[in-house]
Amino acid sequence: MWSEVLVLATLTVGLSMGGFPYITPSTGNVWPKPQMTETQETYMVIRPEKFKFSVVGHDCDILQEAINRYKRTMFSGPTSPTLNPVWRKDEKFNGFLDEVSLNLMAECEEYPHQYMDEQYQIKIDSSDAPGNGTIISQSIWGILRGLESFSQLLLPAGSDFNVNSTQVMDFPRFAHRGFMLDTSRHYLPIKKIKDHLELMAMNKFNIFHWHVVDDQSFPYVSERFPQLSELGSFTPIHQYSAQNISDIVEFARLRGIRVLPEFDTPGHTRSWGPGQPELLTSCYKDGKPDGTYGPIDPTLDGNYDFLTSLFEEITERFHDHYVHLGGDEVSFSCWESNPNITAYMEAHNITGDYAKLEEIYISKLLDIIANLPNKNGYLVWQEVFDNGVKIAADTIVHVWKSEHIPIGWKEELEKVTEAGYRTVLSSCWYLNYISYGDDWYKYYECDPQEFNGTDTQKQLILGGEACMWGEYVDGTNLIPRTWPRAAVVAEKLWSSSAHTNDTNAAAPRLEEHRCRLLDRGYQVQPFGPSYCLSDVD
Ligand code: CP6
Repeated sequence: MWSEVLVLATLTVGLSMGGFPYITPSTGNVWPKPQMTETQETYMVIRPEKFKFSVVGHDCDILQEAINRYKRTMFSGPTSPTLNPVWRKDEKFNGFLDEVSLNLMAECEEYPHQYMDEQYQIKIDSSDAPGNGTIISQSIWGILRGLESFSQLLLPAGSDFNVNSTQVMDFPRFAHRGFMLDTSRHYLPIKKIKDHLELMAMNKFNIFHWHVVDDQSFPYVSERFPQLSELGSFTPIHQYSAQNISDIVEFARLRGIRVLPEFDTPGHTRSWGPGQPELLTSCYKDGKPDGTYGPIDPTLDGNYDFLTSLFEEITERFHDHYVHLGGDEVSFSCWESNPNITAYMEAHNITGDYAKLEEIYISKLLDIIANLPNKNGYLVWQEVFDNGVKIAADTIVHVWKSEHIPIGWKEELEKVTEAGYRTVLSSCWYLNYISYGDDWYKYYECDPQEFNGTDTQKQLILGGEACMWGEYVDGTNLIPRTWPRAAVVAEKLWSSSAHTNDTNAAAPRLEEHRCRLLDRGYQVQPFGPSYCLSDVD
């Protein structure tokens, strides 16, 4: 009996406060932290077998699917009869919460988009509606975010759950909260991509930036150019069919996540070569082709016809208004070696100016994208801007380089926004780098609006993206290596800067959140010495 009380005291107060070197998880906190939360010292009890969500506003498939999903997640975690929350002793029991109404005040939108409204409110047993529970939003996307937050307010209590009388008013700090995965260096199984998307939704990320193809493999199956994956994928089973793609786009849509495809050109395209002869530049040595290939050959008109057709297909398939065009790390040495390229440059009076040649390529590509049937927008990696390529005013520049290459990300953001471009930051959040120790502090200490600039410049920061490049990541380690580290980035992008400037305050909530993701069945690694209820079998 006394040992149980001690265990419970440990759970709530935390031995770490007394100096033990581990962080004790908090309870009932929402991650990422909402803009405004008010919690009373009273609570209600949820009985899983009695509980239901009722739809009192607009309804649609996204809402119905979410209701089913959240009923499952809310009630599926480990329960521990020996760890009933006796700390509730001092709190007042305010009855049973058998129903939470979902009040969607406007019609559902079909697809998530750049201007989607994600604001919501939760009221559990509020003074103006005692005994009631409601999630209210102007938009289906807000209802989804609200359901996620609500599910995190539940505390296991034997076979039931407790929830404090709570009001939440919440909306994101940034509209662009992305995560980039690379499926070229290793193939990622569909099931793992879906697990990743589910975890993204649990952390209120709203963009899956899919770096589908690169030098090493071309897993994307094109209907118009099937040879690309036939000759460019690792094997015929390491591919994403049209069916796989629409499956993933649908899975993401139901969770309010946009799928932003990246087809990186003109560099990083080695795997494109075998399936599309003439596309890549032949590199020369001693006056003849040496059998190796460089970036896309920007001098051939046929290559632009190919790109027009390919991107037309891509933008239809992935459905988002935006596409990521890459443009990073273009090496000039192969272009320099090729006599046809040299002749073209002479004819265009740009002899020796390879950045100019890149600019010709990029401008043509941007024109192609802007003239597609649904007039798509685009992102490019920072080099396109750095190399002085003239880019359209509505281009979104993706900043990824870290310190001093050739300048730090703060200076880069300063320059990009000074030139009037909208921008997205990844430099601080390269999760593919791993090391011994507490790496999450540095992710948490990075603020995308902390650079020298005017308010107008700061407004051009759309948000950021965490990146997981795939050289050392496949289906075996994607989830544990990515999560819960990515949750740290999620809070930086969702919550107000005032709530995210203190790693000590975040630590117990982060531990709680890690346990939550583990309890929900995902293999998420620990941040440091810690424990979770689901450790025990
Ligand atoms: N592939 C592509 C990569 C990287 C980039 N583009 C990359 C560069 C540096 C690091 C990790 C990844 N592997 N296409 C840069 C945007 Cl540390």
